[in-house]
Amino acid sequence: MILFTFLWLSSFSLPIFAQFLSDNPFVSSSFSNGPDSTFNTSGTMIQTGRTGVTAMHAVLLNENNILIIDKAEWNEAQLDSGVSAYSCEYHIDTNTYRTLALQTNTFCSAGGFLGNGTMISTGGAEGVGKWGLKAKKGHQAVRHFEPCLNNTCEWQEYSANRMTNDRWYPTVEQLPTGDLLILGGSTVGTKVNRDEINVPSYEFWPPRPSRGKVHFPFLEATTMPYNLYPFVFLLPNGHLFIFASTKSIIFDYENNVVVKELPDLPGVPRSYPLTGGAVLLPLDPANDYQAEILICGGSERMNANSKADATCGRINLDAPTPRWEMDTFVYPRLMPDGVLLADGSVAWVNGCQRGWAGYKQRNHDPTFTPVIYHPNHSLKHRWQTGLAETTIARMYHSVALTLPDGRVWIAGSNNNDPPDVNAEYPTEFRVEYFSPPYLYQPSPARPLLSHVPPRWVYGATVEFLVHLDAAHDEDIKVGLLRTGFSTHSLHMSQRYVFLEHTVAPHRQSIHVTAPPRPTLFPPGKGFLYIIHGGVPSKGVEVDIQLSE
Ligand SMILES: *[C@@H]1O[C@H](CO)[C@@H](O)[C@H](O)[C@H]1NC(C)=O
Ligand SMILES: *[C@@H]1O[C@H](CO)[C@@H](O)[C@H](O)[C@H]1NC(C)=O
Ligand SMILES: *[C@@H]1O[C@H](CO)[C@@H](O)[C@H](O)[C@H]1NC(C)=O
Ligand SMILES: *[C@@H]1O[C@H](CO)[C@@H](O)[C@H](O)[C@H]1NC(C)=O
Ligand SMILES: [Cu+2]
Repeated sequence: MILFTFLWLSSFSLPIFAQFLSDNPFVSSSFSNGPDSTFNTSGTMIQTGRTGVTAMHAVLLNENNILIIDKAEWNEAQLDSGVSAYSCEYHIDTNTYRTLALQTNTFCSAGGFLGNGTMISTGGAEGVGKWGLKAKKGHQAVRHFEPCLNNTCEWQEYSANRMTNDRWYPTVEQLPTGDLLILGGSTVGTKVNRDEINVPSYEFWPPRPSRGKVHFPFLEATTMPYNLYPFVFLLPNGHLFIFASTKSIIFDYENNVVVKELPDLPGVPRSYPLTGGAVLLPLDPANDYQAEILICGGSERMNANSKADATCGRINLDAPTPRWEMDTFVYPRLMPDGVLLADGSVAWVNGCQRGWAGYKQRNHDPTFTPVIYHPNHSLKHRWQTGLAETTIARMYHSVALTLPDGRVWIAGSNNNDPPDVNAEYPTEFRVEYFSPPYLYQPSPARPLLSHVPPRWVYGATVEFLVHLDAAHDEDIKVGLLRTGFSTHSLHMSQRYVFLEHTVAPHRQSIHVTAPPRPTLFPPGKGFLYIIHGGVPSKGVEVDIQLSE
């Protein structure tokens, strides 16, 4: 690869570079609102487009498409047969959708990508025979979706593909081997877990035949009933961080051993149905990839009038004695969505201030204001406020995803069963885009990248073209983002890793080293950003693999 790029650069000529500049939509500048813009501190929140189906789950498939998955229920979007659709492919460039057919009920399911790029959806709930729908039971289902850019891809469901157990509200995490871990859940689409329906086990997809279903006592009495959709993150040392209720462990899933029990997170239980949110903070070679987890929000108790929690806890798992450092969450918020932005900061959107997660008006008082968390600032200086608000309540069954262009796509909200577009908090089909302040900086100009090799091997150094604003001090970072599978305030497999890099003296090219190992970023695709003076480039899709 290195040899190849050097050969390529030696044949590189200025006219080609000029051509690349004039083709790029961001050459003129992303700063389109004049020098008096206040958007440089607030960003913008713009509503456009409709999701067709309620966005209970969403996952970014590639540079232009988002896969939206609801459960089998009435929706605005209909299939050609006149029956309600419950999945769509949303096109970011045109704000339109294409309906997709499914056979099994995806109610409160999970998902992730295999290392080869296939999206896998796991689990769901009871069959449905209303609204003309004939959805089959989905509790054990494993569904495939191969992303495409040409409007032809469809769901593939094979009756032979089944998990060993029914799983409603399971969590999926991508593993360094390119397969998936599927953890927990219950056997009934219900509101509160209990012993008779609990599924305290994990399994792998594709199945690891020698393992089958592995018993996992952490999801029994100690975390009941706050143990559905546990928070799971793959750590740089190959172990998993697993959190439910207020408890967490570091777990060696290869050997089925609890490596460490962590202290309880102070405050309310943070998992469903009290529902806070969790983020693995960006991994950074500057501190040898120390793993830090941030968990925010939740609710006091399972009551429609209970108060949302306004605290966050952060823990450094590589500290000699890990402990939770408490911080404010600025606003009380349950059911928040924490998304890693293009620059490695964390935007928190969606959620509300009263109630608990579930249907039937259990949640109230939407939190309309985003906040941005800057992980590398000192405590008390991490929260950025004064951001552009929404007017749309985004509560139970809402989602958010950072986009390749650095905006955040926000959709969903449905606490009505069956759907009701006239309720106090209606079943919501409108899409919004939150553009963070980093997209409105007059200086430096947004960096540009070109000729980025599409396929990278772990630890290899690649070289490609950059265009950097000359009139600005050097403060250049390179980051790689995987946005993950968004549902119920979880962002399964979401992660961000900063990459080592060297800008060439002539400032027209950059050497970037791929993540050194798959425990930092499991095989598959991500979006690569160059960040100059806090301003991110447009992301470019790269595929990181174990070999060429
Ligand atoms: C935002 O823009 C205004 C007007 O140009 C400027 O006065 C202010 O310093 C800018 N703020 C930031 C944070 O860049
Ligand atoms: C990825 O791997 C899975 C499991 O082995 C397989 O079913 C699927 O077809 C593969 N996808 C591609 C694009 O090769
Ligand atoms: C659409 O793209 C996929 C790969 O993304 C390809 O396999 C398929 O043949 C394409 N179909 C058409 C009709 O171009
Ligand atoms: C975070 O701060 C440390 C210490 O100042 C610095 O070495 C590191 O480069 C910073 N990381 C990022 C991504 O800004
Ligand atoms: Cu749900």
